[in-house]
Amino acid sequence: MNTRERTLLTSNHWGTYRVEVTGGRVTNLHDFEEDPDPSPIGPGIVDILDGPTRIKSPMIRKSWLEGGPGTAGNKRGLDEFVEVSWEKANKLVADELNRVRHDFSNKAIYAGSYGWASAGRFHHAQSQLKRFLNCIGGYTSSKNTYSFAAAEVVVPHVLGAFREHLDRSTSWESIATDCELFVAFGGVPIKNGQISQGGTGAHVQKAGLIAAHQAGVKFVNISPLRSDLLDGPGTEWLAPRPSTDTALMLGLAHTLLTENLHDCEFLDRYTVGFDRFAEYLNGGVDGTAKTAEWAAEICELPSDTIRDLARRMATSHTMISTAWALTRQDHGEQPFWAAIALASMLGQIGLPGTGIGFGYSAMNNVGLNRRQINYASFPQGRNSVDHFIPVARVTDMLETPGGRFDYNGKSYEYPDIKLVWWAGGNPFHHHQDLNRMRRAWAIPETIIANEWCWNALAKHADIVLPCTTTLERSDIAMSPKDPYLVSMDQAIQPVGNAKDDHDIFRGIATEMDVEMAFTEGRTSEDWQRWIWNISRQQSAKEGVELPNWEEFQDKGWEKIPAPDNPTIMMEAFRKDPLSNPLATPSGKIEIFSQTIADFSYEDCPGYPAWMEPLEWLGKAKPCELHMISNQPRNKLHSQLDHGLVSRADRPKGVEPVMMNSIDVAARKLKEGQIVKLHNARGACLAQLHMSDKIRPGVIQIATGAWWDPHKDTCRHGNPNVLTLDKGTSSLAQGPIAHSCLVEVSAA
Ligand SMILES: Nc1nc2c(c(=O)[nH]1)N[C@H]1C(S)=C(S)[C@@H](COP(=O)(O)OP(=O)(O)OC[C@H]3O[C@@H](n4cnc5c(=O)[nH]c(N)nc54)[C@H](O)[C@@H]3O)O[C@H]1N2
Ligand SMILES: Nc1nc2c(c(=O)[nH]1)N[C@H]1C(S)=C(S)[C@@H](COP(=O)(O)OP(=O)(O)OC[C@H]3O[C@@H](n4cnc5c(=O)[nH]c(N)nc54)[C@H](O)[C@@H]3O)O[C@H]1N2
Ligand SMILES: [Mo]
Repeated sequence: MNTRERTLLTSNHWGTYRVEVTGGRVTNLHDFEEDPDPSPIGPGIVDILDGPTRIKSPMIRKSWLEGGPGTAGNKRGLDEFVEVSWEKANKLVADELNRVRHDFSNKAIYAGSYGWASAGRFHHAQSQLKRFLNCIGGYTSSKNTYSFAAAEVVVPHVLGAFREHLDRSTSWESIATDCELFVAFGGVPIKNGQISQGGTGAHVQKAGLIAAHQAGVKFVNISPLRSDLLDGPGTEWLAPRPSTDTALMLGLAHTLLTENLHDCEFLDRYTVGFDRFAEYLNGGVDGTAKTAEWAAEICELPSDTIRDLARRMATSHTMISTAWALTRQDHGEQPFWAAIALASMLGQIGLPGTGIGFGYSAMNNVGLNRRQINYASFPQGRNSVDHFIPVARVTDMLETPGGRFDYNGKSYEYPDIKLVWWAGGNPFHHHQDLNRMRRAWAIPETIIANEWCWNALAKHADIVLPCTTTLERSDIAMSPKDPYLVSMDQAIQPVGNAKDDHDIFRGIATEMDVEMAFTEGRTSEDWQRWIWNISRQQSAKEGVELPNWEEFQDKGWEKIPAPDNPTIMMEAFRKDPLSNPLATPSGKIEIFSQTIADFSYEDCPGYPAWMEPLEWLGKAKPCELHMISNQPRNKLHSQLDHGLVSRADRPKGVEPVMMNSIDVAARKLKEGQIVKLHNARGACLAQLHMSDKIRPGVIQIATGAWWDPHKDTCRHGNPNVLTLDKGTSSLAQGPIAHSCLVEVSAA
């Protein structure tokens, strides 16, 4: 396949690699010479590209093929599959889409299709699916993410926007020179910095952290896990009970207030509603002052530690950093809002190296100093269906057609879904309470999945359309979140009869007479040139000259130069709040939001508040533990879980679970044994790993193990059989995977 004079390149969310191809097969992925800290995740794809887990032809579930749509939905995941030709698959899909459109209208098609798929500006599976469906009348969609849905809804009320601020996070360079104290709620785990959506050329998170350490920045890791921050001189570990960060922040805020350590000038000039928040802190709302002692009871940190931290924060140049994980818990809106209120009291927002940062814990691109270029993407077209759900309400929607839900100040109706289509996401990875989801999954008449491997999503579909991986097609890695633009070369021919998502939809579009609308007469390569050429114009507007398409292909990659100065979040607002107001009703930071208060939600008042989560250690029985199911270090979500890198960390075939030695002894368990994690929702197996680097009362198991159900137990260690499927609040309705109590016993 290599028609180029240079070594082939590939890119994915975890990094860029040089591809070694021998005899028409990919034999290895090598580190990209520009990357100082390459991720080991990449080569995990090599042994599974064409192995037994690969889907090589269109497959139809037997009962569905024989009985038609709606037949034996409860046999999804159990039935055999029958191989069919692409012609037959295209016809079946087109007929089924026409039936559903005709009998129930397009809103009966759910294609929220949440998920990360693969990097690549053109072969973005979700965009391909949505563009195709928009050519035939649209679909019920989803809003927001599993990553930080609560923040996506609450922060715009408070700061006028969320993602725009995220994209302008204060860079590591500025932290190294201007920060003294970095207070990290949820830490900054370097396992997560391997990832950047859309691809990354050079990993900088670890170097950023080390440089800050070396420059003398003191770090406070506030997390149930010690490993959430690099151990270094001056790093302190505070391990509160999970899901109690809001109480801790309120205790810190109360200390600042009562000791007169808050910055009144900043609060007057840049914020509104501090008086209402202060009233709540002082007990004026509910009769309870949010003192350090009050917070200490809830989060189980000593009150002196809380007071001392508040004083240090007030007398240092302080950055408050919040992990996105804090949003993925019951009332996940509150920790971000409380952190903004706390940072406002310190009065350092918009100054170099200090203030607030969202997600230094999460991705390589947070803190990476880069230009903001508005690259072109593959256009999705316009959706004529208005119906949507907050993304994590999928099971509720399938269970209760016609039911109602609250979201961001309005009430909406769940549509009656007949057909579900997923391309580029894995709901059996990302959703909570999987046993409940599986029951709801039996309800729709047809489920279609574009996948390349036989994971639980493919196994639980009726029509499986086999797609290629990035190594079997060409594309461009071009993310506004990363300075590297990389030619993603086609390294090998598609495996079996797999097609890329674009060709899959083109085939169905032809069958439905909308091919021209879908392709606009362009081939895949034409589209990639089109994306490149428009992006080139966009870059020129930012003063960056990109080479032409051929030159780019010849060289293979391009690096956009960094801006001259480090990025400082909200710098312009700080310098001149009247000329650069925030997009809030007041133009200022809304510590109290009248808009949210007017929604009259019991579970989300107009200021940041502590509300007990549905499940947390404060309500646990003695036998229960709080389960943290965080991001895996050896893969991205469920991707490449079946590959050699992930498998190497799972010698007994089940996911490791970390437990404190006190809890291990209390249960008379032993290091290395297989245990069962269980609660009323289900169970999963895991291999016990004893450690004192985790808070007693808490266990940690990474997400990502492929769901392998036997009755209600996952034999592989997928924690989402245990997690709670409920919205963060009526405001955002985000997922709450991290609020979860379980028991652990010998398997
Ligand atoms: N318990 C718990 N659950 C969680 C979380 C947690 O912290 N705890 N975190 C949540 C978060 S933050 C997220 S973002 C979600 C992630 O959830 P997902 O994004 O759904 O997870 P992935 O495993 O990345 O799913 C991507 C799927 O796309 C497929 N794919 C890859 N390339 C292609 C392609 O080119 N075409 C097509 N058609 N398919 C492709 C992969 O095989 C894979 O099945 O999980 C959430 N779930
Ligand atoms: N290697 C790898 N990296 C990834 C991903 C991956 O799958 N693999 N996924 C990417 C995606 S999609 C996302 S959204 C980001 C997510 O980024 P984050 O949400 O920051 O990542 P997590 O690892 O889930 O959580 C970070 C840490 O928060 C801590 N934590 C959990 N609950 C609490 C709590 O209540 N209080 C406090 N103080 N700490 C708590 C946990 O110990 C956890 O290790 O990661 C990205 N990075
Ligand atoms: Mo995420």
